[in-house]
Amino acid sequence: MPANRPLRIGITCYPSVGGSGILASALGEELARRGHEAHFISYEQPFRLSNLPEVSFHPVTINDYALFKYPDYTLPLSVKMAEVSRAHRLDVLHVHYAVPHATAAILARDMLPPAERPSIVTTLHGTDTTLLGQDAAYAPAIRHALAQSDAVTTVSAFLERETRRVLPMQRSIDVIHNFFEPRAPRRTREAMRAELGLRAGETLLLHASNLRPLKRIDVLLAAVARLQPREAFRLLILAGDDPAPCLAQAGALGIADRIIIREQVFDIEDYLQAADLTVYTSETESFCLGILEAMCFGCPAVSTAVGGVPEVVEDGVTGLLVPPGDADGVARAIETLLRDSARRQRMGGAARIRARERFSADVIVPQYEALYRRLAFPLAWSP
Ligand code: GMT
Repeated sequence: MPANRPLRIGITCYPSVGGSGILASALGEELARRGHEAHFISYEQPFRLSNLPEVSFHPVTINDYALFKYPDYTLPLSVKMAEVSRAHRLDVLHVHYAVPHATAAILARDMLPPAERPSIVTTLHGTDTTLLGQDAAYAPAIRHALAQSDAVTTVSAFLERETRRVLPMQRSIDVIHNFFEPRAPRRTREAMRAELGLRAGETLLLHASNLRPLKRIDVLLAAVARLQPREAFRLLILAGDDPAPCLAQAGALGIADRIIIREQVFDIEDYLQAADLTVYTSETESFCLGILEAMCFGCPAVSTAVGGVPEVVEDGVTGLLVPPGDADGVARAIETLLRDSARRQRMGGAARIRARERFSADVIVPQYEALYRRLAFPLAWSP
């Protein structure tokens, strides 16, 4: 079998709004554009997955048996993984987020005859290490699944170090950073700013996330409440979860009129191009795909210097980093860039170049292809 033939890759991820599912969907699409087959296996079609001929979706059906207090997903997922692997002769099963995907993949592989077993690649995205990896009820299962995977990757060097600290292990881990390849916006920047109700001269701050507690929206809003002059900006929050608590907090801080919320946004590029500056106040972040998405549209970042963020944002060049929890520091950094639009634009230009040079599909996807080929054709790769 020629070692350069197109590959058949199974991909499992969480389909809902979240960085790991977004990255997995983009990877599947990019693999398809490069002539490979991508087979998504999950309980729903990932929300940002486009309909391309080389991309197929295989739903996992979960029956709700009265005898189970907690419905089980891992077993039906592993059965579907084995079924798809066999039917489509998958070379690789690439699972994003270890829990429970890596465990299900190991089980699926064990269920198949040796000649039909795909190689298993597990990509760690963040809380599968930083949160669940520290939970005694999960850690041994995660460590086992990582040990049994044919390759393990992390989305930042920080996450590799953190994984080794939290789940001590000998095995190799490849760091493959996240990428973002923007689609062409469908509406103009001017049309978007008009739709958002921005007045001339207002700077648009952008935050896009699932608003989970670790995103520290309380710090974000506390920082925004300190910004002067208050007529100079609006904060657009692209919410991947219920924004009600955030709106209540904004009301209590007296800044409800400064906040614009949009929920379940699919056409993210339209909003990204309307923004001037992106702001993140997370207490931990393995990479922060949201920052990269904004960088692609020339937006510098103000962010807390946590986890893998310093690998994405070059402090003082493509954005400003401040210590976690420091609402005052975040406010001062934003004000610096609100007042000095020339510096903001310079940083935005540098951010766009950094995104293209380090985190574009053309830079990152070949790293995954090389990894898949190394596993699928070990003889062609032996020294
Ligand atoms: O680990 C998580 O919290 C979930 C995950 C997700 O699905 O959104 O987020 C992580 O993966 C993203 C994509 O690789 C990264 O950009 C995020 O930084 C990371 N989140 C955390 O580390 C908290």
